[in-house]
Amino acid sequence: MKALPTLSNLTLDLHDDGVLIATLNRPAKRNALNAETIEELITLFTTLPQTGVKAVVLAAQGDHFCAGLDLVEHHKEDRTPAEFWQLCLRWHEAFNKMEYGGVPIIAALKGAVVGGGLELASSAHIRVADASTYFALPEGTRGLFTGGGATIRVADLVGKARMIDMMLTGRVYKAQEAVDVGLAQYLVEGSSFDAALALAQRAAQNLPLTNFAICSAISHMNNMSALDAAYAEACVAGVVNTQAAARERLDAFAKGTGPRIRPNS
Ligand code: 1HE
Repeated sequence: MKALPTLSNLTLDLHDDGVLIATLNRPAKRNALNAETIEELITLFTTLPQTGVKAVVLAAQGDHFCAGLDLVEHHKEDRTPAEFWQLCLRWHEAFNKMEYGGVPIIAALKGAVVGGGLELASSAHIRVADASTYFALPEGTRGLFTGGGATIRVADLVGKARMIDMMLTGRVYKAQEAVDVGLAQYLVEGSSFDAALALAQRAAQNLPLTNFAICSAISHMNNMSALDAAYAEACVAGVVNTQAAARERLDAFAKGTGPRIRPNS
């Protein structure tokens, strides 16, 4: 097993049950994503599958989850097209490592989840919002365009017509409306962190190989033709559904002691 890396822009706190709390820690800059934070996300999520971490809560300090691209750094750097192209590829590297990495990531959202912040959130496997959370893609109104995967992941969550509307008009989605269009799966009355932690703890009880398949295979299969996806699904199920670690759970079910699925479970 590899050790967790030491990072500057994310604080890591590993719980005994294998749940890692990874917290964006630049609240004075509304957790805007500078180039260094993107590199740290790559480091963390590349290493994660070899660390034994069972699930991650992606959280943020301060009142806002993430204000997206560090606009001040971008302005100061005065990047060339080639430099920004390459920077975007680093964003994709980070977010692909999250989505396809095989370790469940639950995003605890609050305040602004905007621009690249929404691209970050949409790379997590579950999004939990609280009453303060709002979503937007302000790139369009700032003379910019999305570069961290929104055309793939946000369009996938809400559909291309809603994404185009968000970018053309600066439309903001909040609370129940955001859940209704698919930007978040949960809207909680209290703290999104507490709810995300409870979900991560629950996911961490699944077998690691099962979670690995859930948090990598489904995304890969969505990129395939239906015919190839069905074949790949059979292959993944062949490996996962015959794992030795699952025998105990199947044995319990067969003996009548395993959990039964009820409406309130
Ligand atoms: C920032 C950033 C940032 C805040 N880059 N520094 N994203 C946006 O267009 C969102 C831009 N941010 C905002 O609209 C607001 O800052 C918030 C709604 C998120 C928060 O408002 P507020 O009133 O709490 O804070 P503030 O006074 O606006 O900002 C506080 C500090 O955070 C201030 O720094 P200071 O040194 O003057 O104190 C801000 O400059 C700083 N800050 N947001 C840099 N985004 C791969 S392409 C992706 C494309 C994009 O993501 S475009 C960005 C979209």
